[in-house]
Amino acid sequence: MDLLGESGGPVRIDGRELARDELLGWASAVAAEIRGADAVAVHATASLETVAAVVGGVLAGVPVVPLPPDSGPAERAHILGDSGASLLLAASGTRPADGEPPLIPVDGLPRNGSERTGAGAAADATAMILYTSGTTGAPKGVLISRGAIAAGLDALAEAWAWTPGDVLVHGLPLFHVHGLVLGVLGALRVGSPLVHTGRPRPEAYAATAQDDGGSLFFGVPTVWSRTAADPSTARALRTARLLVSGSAPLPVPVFERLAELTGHRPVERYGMTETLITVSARADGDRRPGYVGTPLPGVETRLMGEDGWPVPRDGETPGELHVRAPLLFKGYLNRPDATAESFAADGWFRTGDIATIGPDGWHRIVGRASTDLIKSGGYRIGAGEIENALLAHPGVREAAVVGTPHDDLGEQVTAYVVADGVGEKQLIDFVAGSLSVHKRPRVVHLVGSLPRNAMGKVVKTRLTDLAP
Ligand code: MCA
Ligand code: AMP
Repeated sequence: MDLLGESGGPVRIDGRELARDELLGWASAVAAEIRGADAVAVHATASLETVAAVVGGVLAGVPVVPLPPDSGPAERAHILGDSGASLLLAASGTRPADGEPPLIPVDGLPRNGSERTGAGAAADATAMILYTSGTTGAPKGVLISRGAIAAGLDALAEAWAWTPGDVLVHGLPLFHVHGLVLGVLGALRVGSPLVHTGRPRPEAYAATAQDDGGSLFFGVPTVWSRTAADPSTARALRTARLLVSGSAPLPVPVFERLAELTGHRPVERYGMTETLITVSARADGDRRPGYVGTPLPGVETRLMGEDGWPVPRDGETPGELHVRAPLLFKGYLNRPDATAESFAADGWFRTGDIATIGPDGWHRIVGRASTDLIKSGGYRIGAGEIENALLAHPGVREAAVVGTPHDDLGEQVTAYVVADGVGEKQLIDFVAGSLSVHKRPRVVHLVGSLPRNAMGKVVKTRLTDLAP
């Protein structure tokens, strides 16, 4: 099935631009190099090379595994080993470490391949394996099919009235659903030009609105709160058509300030790596601060109580949000146990998010079922992975990690550690050395003991009593 639309505008990343045809010619040369591979990893910097490599995978029908470029050695080894990627696509200067797959230098490939659509692959073929954190252990590989991506993007195009006449602008990382699936494949499927600003800096968004006719802007709440704090930058977005926020809750005061300064009530939408985007406000409808909207076309939602019974749609009673849709993932790679656990017996996907649904269908996300998933600046971080990284230090005896409120990032990673002969800063640097830098704790509290219940399990809700 074809994932890319038939025509479209140029793609610009961090100041370098390619016409769509040049990009497809380059991606087609990538496709010729990788055809037949079980999976390929892409060193996913914010660059045209990453876009050419990912689109090459789409054209060849080969699953793409984006590697966060700041991954630490433990994380990178896990992703490469678990995914079974047999080639590494990256710029020519990159040196694969011992045991890593051989490099295909993307920048050295010609730009004149002739494959343009990749229509040969089946709808249920895996397009991407995206690694994402769970509550415990190492990140899991989420298998996302071509059909799910196509359905997810078409539903968003309909809800947001996204057309080739838009200029999409964002600067998000190219290894998650938000920046890569919506922000790159979305533009290529819809046919709108894409301006990626390298990093999601509010001033860069503002410049694009003024100079390039940027109309549709994607950001995580941290980006929007930084924009709302800078009135002249925010005012430059008045010429936009739609400002979209997602990946974490948009605080109500940020929504309101943004509306006041930009003249746009932002569209908030909700999703997960496993489900793509399932609920959103619409371009032609209401947008309500604190609410994430109504289900996208083709998506069904329900709320379940802890007792296993459905919760009423009264806008007040919270329950776990379950979803059913053609855009769900195929499962976690090599983890049938975790896949089975994430679905209810009757086949609905259990998001782990706690929500309310009003009689009018409007959804509000009010929390998460587990304290072990942290959202920092839009990144999903599993407490268990950070605890394991801390426990690998010889001086650490016990460790417990939670998210605590942070003005800029929404939540920050905070660790409570029982340790001998090691300081806070050393522990932060130690984690940063093995995992992505953004996963390191921002705060470490060295404590005498951790609060435990009668079963000996750490009571995370009591950790902040030790130190906030
Ligand atoms: C950067 N740092 C962080 C974070 N980002 N620390 C904790 N949490 C973070 N999110 C660290 C850097 O490693 C660096 O450390 C220091 O903070 C300053 O980095 P800098 O690069 O200046 O930060 P920034 O560029 O201002 O980054 C903030 C950011 C970024 C722009 C909000 O975090 C970001 O791009 N977030 C987007 C995440 C995202 O796309 N999530 C989508 C997944 P040091 O000083 O030590 O070097 S969710 C998804 O895909 C679903 C389906 C959905 O719903 O969208
Ligand atoms: P990820 O797989 O990184 O996309 O993380 C998915 C999680 O992000 C969801 O389970 C939610 O907890 C959170 N999330 C995404 N969008 C929103 C939103 N608009 N409001 C609140 N939480 C969100």
